[in-house]
Amino acid sequence: MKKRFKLLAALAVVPGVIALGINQKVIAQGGDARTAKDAAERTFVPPGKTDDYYLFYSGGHSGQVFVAGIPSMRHISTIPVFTPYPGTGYGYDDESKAMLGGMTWGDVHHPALSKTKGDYDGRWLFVNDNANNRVARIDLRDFKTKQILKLPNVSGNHGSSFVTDNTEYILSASRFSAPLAGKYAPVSEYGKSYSGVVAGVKVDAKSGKMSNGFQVKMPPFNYDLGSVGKGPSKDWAFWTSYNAERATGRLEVTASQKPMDYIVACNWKAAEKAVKEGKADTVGGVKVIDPAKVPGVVYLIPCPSSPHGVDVTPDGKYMAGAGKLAPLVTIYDFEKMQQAIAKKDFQGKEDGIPVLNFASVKTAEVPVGLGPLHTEYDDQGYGYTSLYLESAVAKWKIGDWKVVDKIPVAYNVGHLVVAGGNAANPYGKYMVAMNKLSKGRHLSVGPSQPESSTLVDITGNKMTALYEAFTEPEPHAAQILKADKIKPIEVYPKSENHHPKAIWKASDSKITRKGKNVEITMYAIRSYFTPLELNVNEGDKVTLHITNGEQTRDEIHGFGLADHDINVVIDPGETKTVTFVAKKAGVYPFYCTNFCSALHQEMQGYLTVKPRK
Ligand SMILES: [Cu+2]
Repeated sequence: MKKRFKLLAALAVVPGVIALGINQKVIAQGGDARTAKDAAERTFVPPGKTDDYYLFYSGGHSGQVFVAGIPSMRHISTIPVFTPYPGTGYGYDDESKAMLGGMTWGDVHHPALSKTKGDYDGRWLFVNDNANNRVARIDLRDFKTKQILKLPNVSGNHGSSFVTDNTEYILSASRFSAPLAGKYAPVSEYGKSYSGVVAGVKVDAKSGKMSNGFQVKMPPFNYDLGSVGKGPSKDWAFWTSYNAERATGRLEVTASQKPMDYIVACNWKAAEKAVKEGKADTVGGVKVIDPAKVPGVVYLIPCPSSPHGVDVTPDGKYMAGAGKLAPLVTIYDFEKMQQAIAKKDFQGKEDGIPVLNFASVKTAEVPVGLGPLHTEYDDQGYGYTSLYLESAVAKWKIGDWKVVDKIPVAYNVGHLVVAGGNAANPYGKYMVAMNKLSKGRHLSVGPSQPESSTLVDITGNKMTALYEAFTEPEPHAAQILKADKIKPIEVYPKSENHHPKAIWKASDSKITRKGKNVEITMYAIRSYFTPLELNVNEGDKVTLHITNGEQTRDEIHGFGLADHDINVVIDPGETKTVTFVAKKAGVYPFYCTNFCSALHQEMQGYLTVKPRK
């Protein structure tokens, strides 16, 4: 045990040293004028032109998703999801406030695009909240968060969100284990009272509305990253797990005792069927399957210690499991897995879940290098694995299982993304590597170093670094979507505004009073509000519905109210509601916070709050 811990400690120290060496190399490469000029030309998007791809990357505990263009790597949008964002007024109006449910942050890790027949269809982007066990849906019609759903029983919704072939489900797995249904049990009862969970969130095919579907009770391991199957494996999903030791305390030591952990293989179709057949119990309000009682839903596959990602090849035939403490990626054959299940070729059980015989399902090992984390695939039959300890990305051939190229990056790399990289038909062409530790790649701004992403051209035999961009903290996973796959709207058509208090001319605005409740329907258009005077009494509850009557691109109005922590932003054709209590007598100006015309500065009015007698 001691020896093993020493190895871990050594590995933990190594990254700085390795990254420093590679830093020099990259600088040397940058010194090659021809290469630098060539790279600059290939990433230059001239003024007036737009990028070819959208890069959606998660901002970790900022609770946001960021959008950049590829190849320019320019940051073009911030999508607030679990966090209020005054820039777009998110979390200030009643509707978005209710969606946030009183929380002001989330931990976004793995964005996932909706799919049709295994390929990105450009409808929605789903993201997880690792901290507070939620998933959210962003509509790519307007790049806004439309729904946040809580997953009961799931403790640490990290292994999420992974979308099935036709967006039937978003699949997720709990990072932590805890007693189900929010119950109490001391940590000393970890082994017997704590459980992990694999969850299927049902997605309505038309509206995208999410609801809790099925859950599977799992042994108290820690579940990590996953991916869904494709083609022959499309009814399955896979996650890595660590802490097969079922340990508590200092996990870096206690959960690294065994040479092997597990990959979870879950047949989500079988889980769906089991629920339909009444084989699940309702726990915490969700149908939970106990795999010890319902065989055929989950299996465990041994994997070298502490794996991080498991990624299914585009043809759906292989699963690549990255053991972050082993210098290799283990390749499993889906067909062999099916045969092992059929033959009951098991090497043991964990809480009634069959453990498949490792030798029977493993088909190859790819010696990628130190600290493999994640793999994505291109359209030419290659896999790309990020190497955290080595600060590099390895490119290897599916089928040959040999590394054909390796590119150093100037930092400890975490996630990477290939354009279309987890779809049935990847686009290829570009790969973006994202830092974990940033290594001073930008002007210093103090102890918290700016983060980096590297855009890599993967069209040739050798990978070529094209650009290193600042990346909003803290980058986790990403998705790359072809720009022509979507056509976002530019205004909300009036006909689609179903807000009961929407009005379309200033003369329809009104103030009504019922006792201490004041309701105001307000109209905003260039460049005035109607009404301009909101006269209320101290202690009144004010409900304000604001319609932006514009039908012109980018004609956004904001309603900023002094000393009330209110900034509602209304896009063209939108209506939003904000409710507040006029607590303190006085005069409070309100004004348009979003520049709208040459006379934008004139767009103002007053809330007067009369003192109580
Ligand atoms: Cu305005």
